[in-house]
Amino acid sequence: KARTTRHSYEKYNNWETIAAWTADIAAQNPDLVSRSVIGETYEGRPMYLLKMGKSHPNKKAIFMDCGFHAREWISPAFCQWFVKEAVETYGKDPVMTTLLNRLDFYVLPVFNIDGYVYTWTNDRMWRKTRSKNAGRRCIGTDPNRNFNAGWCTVGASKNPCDSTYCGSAPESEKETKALADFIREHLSTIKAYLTVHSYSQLLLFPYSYNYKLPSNYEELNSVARAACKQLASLYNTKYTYGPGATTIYPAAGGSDDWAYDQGIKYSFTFELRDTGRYGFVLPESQIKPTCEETVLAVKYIANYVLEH
Ligand code: ING
Ligand code: ZN
Repeated sequence: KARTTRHSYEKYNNWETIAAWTADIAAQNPDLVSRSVIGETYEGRPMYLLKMGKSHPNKKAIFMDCGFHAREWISPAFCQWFVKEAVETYGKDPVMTTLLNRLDFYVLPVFNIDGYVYTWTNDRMWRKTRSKNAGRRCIGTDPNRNFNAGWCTVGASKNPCDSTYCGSAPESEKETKALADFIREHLSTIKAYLTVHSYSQLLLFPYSYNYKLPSNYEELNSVARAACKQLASLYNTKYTYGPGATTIYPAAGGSDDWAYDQGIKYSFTFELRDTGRYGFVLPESQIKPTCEETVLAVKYIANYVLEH
């Protein structure tokens, strides 16, 4: 029987609780979930990655991360919820059962762990990592400006005191390097890259670092349209979708653009609820509906990738 007990999926959990949960969910569901460590954060915390799926040769994989930006608390809550949903509905929901039989999901529940911890202890609105910048008093790099995709050419700052500081070089952050290394090592299997942010209710795809359209623009646009339609089917939550540069703003160094240029042709950034009333401080009462609707979109994309 699936075990997901004694974890509060409808509350925001601190890092200690999430870390313990990654061990528990793997230990309780050994035939479906396993845990590994892809690297260490700047402050030395292990970056846990969950792999979900039934063992089967030559599987395609979907990679999904949460918690790039520290203050976007609904994002790690979603990764936890998605893992719970997978474990609880495997063998019951035919779509989830097929997905887990035939695909692997890599889920990184919190990417920017040091930043996340800092939002619990010091500053709820912190966005960046917590690395020291040489010779400067200001702390941290924006991890979503630190990838090697038009790095620091637009919508990013060279000033370490800014919230969109691109870092001293692409992959200067230990967290960015660990994620990029993992994806490079698994490029033959990873067919989709999903990164979960908040807020604004958007489903973005490349490019953000310039105005050129991705080679499979028409396909990405129709997948995004259908995923947003699925999402809206539950609570009528309206999402806008399109290339990052024109849908939100031009910004270089994002992980979705980087993954796309590595050859991962299905690369999306989710911006979850809401549209600004609560913003980053989304009430806990919205965790369940937000996660339920978002699961529908992720399942749609995964199923599309499986069939293409
Ligand atoms: N938004 C994203 C950000 O990093 C984004 C938007 C997506 C930029 C993809 C670049 C590439 O600014 C939030 N809310 O973080
Ligand atoms: Zn973000």
